[in-house]
Amino acid sequence: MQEYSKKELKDNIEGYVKLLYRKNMEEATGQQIFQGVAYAVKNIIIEDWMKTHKAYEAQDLKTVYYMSMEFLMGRALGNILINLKADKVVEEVLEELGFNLNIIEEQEPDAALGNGGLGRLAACFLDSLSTLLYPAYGCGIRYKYGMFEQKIEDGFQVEVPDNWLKYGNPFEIKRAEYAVEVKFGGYVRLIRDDFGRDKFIQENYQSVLAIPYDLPVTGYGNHVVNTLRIWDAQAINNFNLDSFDRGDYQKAVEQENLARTICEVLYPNDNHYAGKELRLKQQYFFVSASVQRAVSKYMETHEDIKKLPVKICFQLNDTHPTVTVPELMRILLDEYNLGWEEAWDITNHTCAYTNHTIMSEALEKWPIDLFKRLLPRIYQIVEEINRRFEVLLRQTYSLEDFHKKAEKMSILYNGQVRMAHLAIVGSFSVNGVAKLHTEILKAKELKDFYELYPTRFHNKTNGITQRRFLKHGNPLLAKWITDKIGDGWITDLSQIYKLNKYVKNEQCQKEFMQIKHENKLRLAEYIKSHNGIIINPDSIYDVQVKRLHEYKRQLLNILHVMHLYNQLKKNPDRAFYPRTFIFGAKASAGYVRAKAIIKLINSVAEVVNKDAEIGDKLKIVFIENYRVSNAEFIFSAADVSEQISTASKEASGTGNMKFMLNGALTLGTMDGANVEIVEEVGAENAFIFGLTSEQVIEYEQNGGYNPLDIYNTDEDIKLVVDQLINGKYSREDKELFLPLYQSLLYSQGMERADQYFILKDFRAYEEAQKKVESAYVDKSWWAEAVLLNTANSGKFSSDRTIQEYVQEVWHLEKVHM
Ligand code: 26Q
Repeated sequence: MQEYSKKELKDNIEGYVKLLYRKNMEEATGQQIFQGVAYAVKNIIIEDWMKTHKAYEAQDLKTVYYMSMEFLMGRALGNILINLKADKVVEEVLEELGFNLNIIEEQEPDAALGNGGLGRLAACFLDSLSTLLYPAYGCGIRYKYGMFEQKIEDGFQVEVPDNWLKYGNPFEIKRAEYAVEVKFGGYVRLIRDDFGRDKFIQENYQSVLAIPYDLPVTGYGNHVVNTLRIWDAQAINNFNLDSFDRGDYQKAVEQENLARTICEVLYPNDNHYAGKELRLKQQYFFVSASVQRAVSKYMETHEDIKKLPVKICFQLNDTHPTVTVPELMRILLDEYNLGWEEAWDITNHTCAYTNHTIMSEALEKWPIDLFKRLLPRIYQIVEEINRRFEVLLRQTYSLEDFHKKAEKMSILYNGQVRMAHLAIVGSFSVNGVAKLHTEILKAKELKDFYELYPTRFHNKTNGITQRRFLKHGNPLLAKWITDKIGDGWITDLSQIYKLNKYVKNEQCQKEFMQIKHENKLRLAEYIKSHNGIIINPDSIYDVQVKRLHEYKRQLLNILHVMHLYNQLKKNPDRAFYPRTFIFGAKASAGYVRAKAIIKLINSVAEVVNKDAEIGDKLKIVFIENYRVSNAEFIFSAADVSEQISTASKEASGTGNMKFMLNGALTLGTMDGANVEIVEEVGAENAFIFGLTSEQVIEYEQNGGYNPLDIYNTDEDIKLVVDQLINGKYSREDKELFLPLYQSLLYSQGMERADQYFILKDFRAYEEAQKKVESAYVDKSWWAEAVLLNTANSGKFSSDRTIQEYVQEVWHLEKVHM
């Protein structure tokens, strides 16, 4: 174990504050102290960071490049301190200097370079890769503005730009020496080179310079520091004032504009495709830069480009970085002069693809016109990939079947480039993110591809890092667990099963529930100061925090709350265990219905929370600006984990795992990784309800169901649905929630009535909620069940997921440090 000198730390913090701001500690602002501490910490890791990369080179290790448009990292400081095992000493040093570490940590803005699940998964994977000693780069974009900050004004979501780099990012290092050029547009000219070979030359293009910024990714207690490399765009300064003619001038201005816009902002869409040209520019920009750099780096120490797959794997985080496939082909064909077969063999053994959704509205399909105009050489390569793929189909199937298969499977179809098809054809590995999801992919969405390439398909159930979501987010529970079973769980979560022997121990149950209570008080404080609402820490904390999406069914949750309220009003003396319903969710800025649901939650909260007759039996809280940093303590305080997506729609979910780890019980459908949570903890220790994925899919194939049958026969349901349009929750404005009302009862254009089966599942949900209540009343049952959940969460570490990817896809070796 490394010892840190307190004196040196103190001197460094003071020294950096002085150097950066010309200030003493007494004069510095909180933000300036944070920066000083961050630089002092960077000073500790910098040696390890250099050593790690030297070791990779010396040991010539294979590296995974995790290609992702999103990395939802959250705050770095607290996490790095934990990994360095320097949290205690820095806390003490700051204490001696008159500061509190927690308060200093709060000065750091979240690095919110992602939307939700997919981006946070990328962050957890990097954490696990470093902890498990594997060589890895995260490759992404240095958005100037990350996920917007959400303000709630009069119950409505308002988006505020997230200027996360305002005070500078102390952890990043600009690597201007590794800048590369990325080309857009123009046209391709075919020439004969001196050896009589065809050469494809892109001409009259626009360029931007991609500048990499490196962020450290520390492993836990092992001196490994991997790199998250995010690219910024800079104009290529070719203003030549002496000789510019009009054309050059025009072009220079255009290139400046291109560079300025590319990295400006993260698209705030979650699970929804938007065919915006700038989005495709972002994709090609970071992919081209990352692949060019990866290949150059490989060639610095290797002779044979054909052995690239021995040393590099590009893992594609959904279809967003799929242009990796044709970009690598371009480099091999045009820059290394390989033949098509050789180039294809290398590419196809270097790329692997992860699918994160089966929802059709999330599938990326780019108009060919746009794709071709922006990426003319890449498009030619895609055309050839498609042509050869169709030849394969023709060889595989009869003429009649061929036409059907080509229609369903070709990459270019109906004027569009189907990115998922390109990703599958170009990769040696295709995986889903939970068992059920992978099974649905194989049986439905990707059935034809599975038949053609059965060995490519496999499952890798998602996971989360216990370092951030237990050790950092729930320090009291982390310490308690360590006292009971030692600290092995921090790097090997399977050891948490050792808690099983304490689940029936009354003293342990008491201690566990006492910690939950402390965490509930901490969250109550936060809610008091941020929402001005006093919540009852003895109430059941029933929590749904995740992106707002219709398929996740926050609407089902709030309709049920409205129903509970109706019942309490009708019968105030009815036995009722106090509940606090806690929501946190950002809606994509253009998603009108999602925003209406946020308004509805806040409107119901306004009415219910101030109803004196209800008191603290029922409270509704909408947590503004839900993000990684407040998620950490929200999970720790939850009793009930709402995972109520329409079965078959949530590929995995990862919040479900964070709740389980922190001792909350799942109230959910048999969807995504909920299925596996139930497998681990036992159906009797979760509250499962609703249609199964088979049932949902069957309804969908038969055109849905008629929600009016329910509405017209179930009075309670009719009442809550009518309350959407009777002004009760809208200060008499009967139009406000009309679109929600209509979406529940009537089909809208191509869309089915109640397409997410909210009314269909309502009664089953209500029944499950009743079971929650009676279970909670039985204190010892509940304590045992939550302990069982924590004790059986070992499978859901991202360390386990990464180990599976390493063994079955990436084939990496651990570095010797
Ligand atoms: C696509 C095109 C244009 C603009 C945006 C997008 C876009 C952006 C983000 C499409 C999808 C996403 C995000 C998807 C996502 O977060 N999926 C989630 O991935 C998690 C990790 O595997 C799963 O746990 C969730 O179930 C899944 O919804």
